[in-house]
This record gives sequence, C-alpha cells and structure tokens, in this order.
Amino acid sequence: MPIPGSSVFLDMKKGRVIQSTGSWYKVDIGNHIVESRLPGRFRLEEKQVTNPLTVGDWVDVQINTDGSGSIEHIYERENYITRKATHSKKGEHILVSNLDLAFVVQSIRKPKVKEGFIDRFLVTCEAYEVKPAIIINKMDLATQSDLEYLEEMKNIYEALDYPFFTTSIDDPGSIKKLSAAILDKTTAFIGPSGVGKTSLLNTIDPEYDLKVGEISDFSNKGKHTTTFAQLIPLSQSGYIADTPGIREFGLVNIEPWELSLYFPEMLEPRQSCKFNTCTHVHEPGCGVVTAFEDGEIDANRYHSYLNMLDSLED
Ligand SMILES: Nc1nc2c(ncn2[C@@H]2O[C@H](COP(=O)(O)OP(=O)(O)OP(=O)(O)O)[C@@H](O)[C@H]2O)c(=O)[nH]1
Ligand SMILES: [Mg+2]
Ligand SMILES: [Zn+2]
Repeated sequence: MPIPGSSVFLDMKKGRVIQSTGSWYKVDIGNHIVESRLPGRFRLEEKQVTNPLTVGDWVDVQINTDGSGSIEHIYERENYITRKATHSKKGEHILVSNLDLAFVVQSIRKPKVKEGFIDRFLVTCEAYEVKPAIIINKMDLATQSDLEYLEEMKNIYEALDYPFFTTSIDDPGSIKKLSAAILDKTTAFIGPSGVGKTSLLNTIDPEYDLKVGEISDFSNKGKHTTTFAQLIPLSQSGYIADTPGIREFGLVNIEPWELSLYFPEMLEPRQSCKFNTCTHVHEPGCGVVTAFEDGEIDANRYHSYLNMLDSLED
C-alpha cells in the first residue's frame, strides 16, 4: 500500500543535464532521459549569467504525470567553464560544468592554431579550478616546419603540467591515447569551429554518428555545424561534452591584478615584485619581467599575458 503523501518524493529524481536548447533541457536520470523545463524563478537569480542551467549540472527533477520534468533544484557546481557571452558586454555564458578534465581543441591547419585562444582557455581553467589539457588535431596536414613549431609548443605546455595531445582522425594510435585520457571521466571538447571536435568524438566511438561539417575553402574556417552543447555518455563509464565552435574565448570575472595568478610560470617570480599591485608590465623591480628577460618565461606566453591584461583593462 502506498504511504500517503509519498508520491511527491517518489517522483523526484536526481539527474544530470545532458542537453540544453534554451527552453528545454534533457536530464539523464540514470535509466532514462527526461525532457524538462526550468521554472522562471531560476532565471532571476543570476542576472549576469545568460544561462542559469548548463550542460553538466546536477539537478533534482520532478516527474510530471505526462512524463515531462520540472527542475526543482540545481546543485552547486564543483567547477565550470565560462566565457564572455557573445552580443553582451557584461554577460557571461557557462559552457559546461562539473568537469574532471577540459580539452581545448585546435587544428594545426584549416583553421590554424590560435595560441591566444589556448592561453585564455587555460587561464579560465586555472581560475575556475578545472583541469585542462590541449589537443592539436589534423596532424596529417602538418608540414615539417609545423612539426618543429609543435615540438616547441609541446615542451612549453608540458613543462607547465598541461597534457598535450596531437591527433589526426586517421591515426588510430593518437585516438587511442585520447580515449584512454577520457575514460571514466566527465570531459569536454572546446575550441573554434571546424577544428574537428565532433569528428574526434565520432572516431573515438563510431556509434555516435554525430554531424560534422565542411571547412570553407575561402576562409579555412568551420561553419558552426554543432549548434548546442551536449554531454554524450561514453560506452564504458563517463561523459564527454561536444560543444559548438567558439570564435574567441573572452575572459570573465578576472581582475587585472590577479591575472598572473593563473599563469603557473609566474607564481614564483611574482613573489619578488617590489609592489604587490604589480601588473608585470612597466613597474620597477618586477620579478616577472626579470624572469621573462632571463628567458625563464616563454615569450609567447608573456605576450598572451599582455594581450589578456589589455582586454581586461578595457
Ligand atoms: N585533414 C583532417 N581533417 C579533419 C580531421 N578531423 C576533422 N577533420 C575535418 O574537419 C572538418 C570539420 O570537422 P568537425 O568535426 O565538424 O569540426 P567541429 O570542431 O566539430 O566544428 P563545429 O561543430 O562547427 O564547432 C570536417 O570536414 C572533418 O572531416 C583530421 O584529423 N584531419
Ligand atoms: Mg562540431
Ligand atoms: Zn611584477
């Protein structure tokens, strides 16, 4: 015999948001997926965030009699990746939450690697406590000079403890290494359009059969084939998020003075700066500038730092 009043509790399930279209959310409650709505009151809470609920979030969902769901509670995020929302000066957009590892994906050519994108992504990961890794895809298109450039890049990032993967969808060995790194984890692929995020997923597991796009011959850019983020269950255990291509990765909620805290190679040198408000540009007695001049900080990384500082000071 049912306990009076218990039906409410029986119908409340904890689940994970695996897809978001803006008004409907797909929530994975373990044995099946519930199409759910988010009541308006959640939208009012965090005004500067364009999406109050994001792929990766854990929620309690009330199952309605018609089988649809109503989200009643959003659990606090362990971490998340956020960037400046497009078409908005102040707004931020959360891409995905509760990650064990986040991959920034670039291609060596078509389109070319953007180091600025990688460094902005890494800074965001450091600031929001997400473990990052780097993928350079389309290695089959690399020239001899690309290979030399990549070797140097790999040394720089690996010295900073950022795992560095080079892949090509036609190179099973490279895919195998990547598959091993995502196993049993919640991870995400984030990067510009056309670098091969979705293609990599389809290669990791051909059963996914996700839609991939062409590269424009004119601009060598992708055509934004993936239009919404989704968490895809791995065939063993874990999830991976495929996300839409992003042209630029804008930083949010980082003050100019704290930026160097998110450059691991600056942590030690900044301790010897004469001023504790030092931004490591022109100040006298700056430990970071000294370390840069002594060749202890890579020039590209320092330039990325200056570019970011510029955009934060605007
Ligand atoms: N040569 C080469 N082409 C690749 C490789 N990986 C992907 N591509 C091609 O790159 C194009 C874009 O691939 P997608 O997987 O759609 O790229 P995406 O990053 O998911 O792009 P968006 O969904 O638009 O963000 C397709 O034509 C793929 O066939 C690779 O390793 N080598
Ligand atoms: Mg895609
Ligand atoms: Zn300094």
